[in-house]
Amino acid sequence: MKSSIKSDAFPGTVGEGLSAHGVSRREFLAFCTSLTAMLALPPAMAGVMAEAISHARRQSVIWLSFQECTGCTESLTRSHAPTLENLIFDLISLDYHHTLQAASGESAEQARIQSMKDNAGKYLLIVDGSIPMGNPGFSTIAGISNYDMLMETAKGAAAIVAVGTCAAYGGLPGASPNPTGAVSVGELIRDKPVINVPGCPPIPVVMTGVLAHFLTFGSLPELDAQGRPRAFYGETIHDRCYRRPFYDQGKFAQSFDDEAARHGWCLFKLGCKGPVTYNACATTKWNDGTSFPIQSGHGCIGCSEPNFWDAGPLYSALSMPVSATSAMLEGAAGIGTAAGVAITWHNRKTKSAAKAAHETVTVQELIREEK
Ligand code: FSX
Repeated sequence: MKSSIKSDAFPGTVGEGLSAHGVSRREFLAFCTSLTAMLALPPAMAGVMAEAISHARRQSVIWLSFQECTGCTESLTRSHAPTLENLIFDLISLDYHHTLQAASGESAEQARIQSMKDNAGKYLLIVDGSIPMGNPGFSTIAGISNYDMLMETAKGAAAIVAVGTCAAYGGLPGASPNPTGAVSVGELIRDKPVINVPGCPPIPVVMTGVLAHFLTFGSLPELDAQGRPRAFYGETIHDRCYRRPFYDQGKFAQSFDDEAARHGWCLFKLGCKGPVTYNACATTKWNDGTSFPIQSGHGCIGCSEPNFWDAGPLYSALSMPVSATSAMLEGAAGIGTAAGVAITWHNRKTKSAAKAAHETVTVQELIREEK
């Protein structure tokens, strides 16, 4: 991703900008086709999306970063350049971004104020990082507290995208004992649409998808009860995991270097949080579709779920009794097994009810059910 903020580099439409970058109509249509599939839109919408995006003026975007590690921006910049995702991000009018903008000091703040004035009611506000409510001095930019900057900038925004688990749920800064009193964007903004794009960091194409939807329809995509786009967060990692057949057969790696691990068996017993994590990693993958943690031999850590830092050790298996699943498959009997099976089914029922309602089941909830 190019790092300059160049709001006047392509004053025309996105389509003009794309062709100036040498992107053919066919390439762009192919990109829109994959986006419509990911957004769970009918295939015929690809053409509509391509038309709408290429005729759109560049969308003004103000990006604020608060308490975070910069991983979310890093995630965006890690894609291979030049991808179409990069170009689309390059071709929006990114009027303010702490990390990427060339301007600093007065002129940087001026750019934010100017953009808010010029695009009042129309700009998209993207926020990463949580907001410290314990003391306004804990995190400031240009002498302005995170809280004041958020409230001031949110006022004229058409919509707000909370990017990353910190902005969506408090994330790492909000982990116990939450020394700064960190809160999410959604806890503070109640009078505007806020879309959560969690993940620590989130998948770049999910951010692109949200933006493409906004450019095409002038609205945010369909959200679940936690404000996340259903198209990307509608199913668990486990639901779409290519190792799932091993889970169903009760075949588990017991350590990272045993024979089972080498055969690619399920990582559940090594702490994989895929069964309780709603995200698209298993389908969209990372680094241009190359891989995702489970494919690389490490369990999912559940980074897109609320409070995942406090949800227990990363390398301890969920308390959902997989032993019962295997025992069931092997035809084992006994009181312990029967109880385990009951709990397994209970947990499964809880999860499928949550899935139907597009809600999250937390690790703690599953543990509670076992007690
Ligand atoms: Fe948080 Fe993002 Fe994790 Fe880091 O901006 S979601 S700590 S990847 O950087 O906010």
